[in-house]
Amino acid sequence: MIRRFIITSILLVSGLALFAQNTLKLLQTPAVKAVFPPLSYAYIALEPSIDSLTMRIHYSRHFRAYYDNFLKAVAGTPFETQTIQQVFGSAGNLPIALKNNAGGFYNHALYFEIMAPNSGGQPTGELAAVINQSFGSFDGFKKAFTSAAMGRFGSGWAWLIVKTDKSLAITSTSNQDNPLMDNAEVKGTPILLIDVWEHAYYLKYQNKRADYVTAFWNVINWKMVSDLYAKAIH
Ligand code: MN3
Repeated sequence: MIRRFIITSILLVSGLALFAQNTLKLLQTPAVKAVFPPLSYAYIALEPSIDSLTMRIHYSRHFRAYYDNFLKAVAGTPFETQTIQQVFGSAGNLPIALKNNAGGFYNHALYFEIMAPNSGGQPTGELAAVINQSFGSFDGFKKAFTSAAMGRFGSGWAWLIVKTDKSLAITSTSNQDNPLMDNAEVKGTPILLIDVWEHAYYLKYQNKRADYVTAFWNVINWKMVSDLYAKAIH
């Protein structure tokens, strides 16, 4: 029993670590070779914070549609052999359908991997220290991130990013824009994000975005956020 638990834990931990590497690899993948990432947990696994019907529709329809439409939009353009990171670096010059679907694909890949069952709580180690240093305390960070998520009018995302000077910043973007885009208001490497489009919460929370944002803290995979932070600063 204990042995099985240990083996399962090792598989789970190594699986998550591998998945983080896969998402980082995604940015270095030529656009035409992008694959649709598997979900590393069941649709039901984030209940009650995120309900399984929302997960199913969000992952298998919304996310899938961004992926399919990204491949269609990039095909035959000079961007198809560029990496996804390079595509974002030209965001200001992209056809609108390509920009929107490239963003929609990457943003959702990161969103679904930044969440995990049996997670939440607070970060530890280096990330915890830098969050305290940057925002006064974990609660100070929570307030600022929540405020970015609540303050984004209409559809979009709130982000925790590492800027080029290695400092942390909170920002938000509209629609499927992201901080990797060359025309982003605040640019940096994303390490945490929340989808505040209504499709991310409406089935369970209706118009109450605040309740969804509060519940999101229960499903943040801080180990993953820490890994992304470590890779962003080194
Ligand atoms: Mn979404």
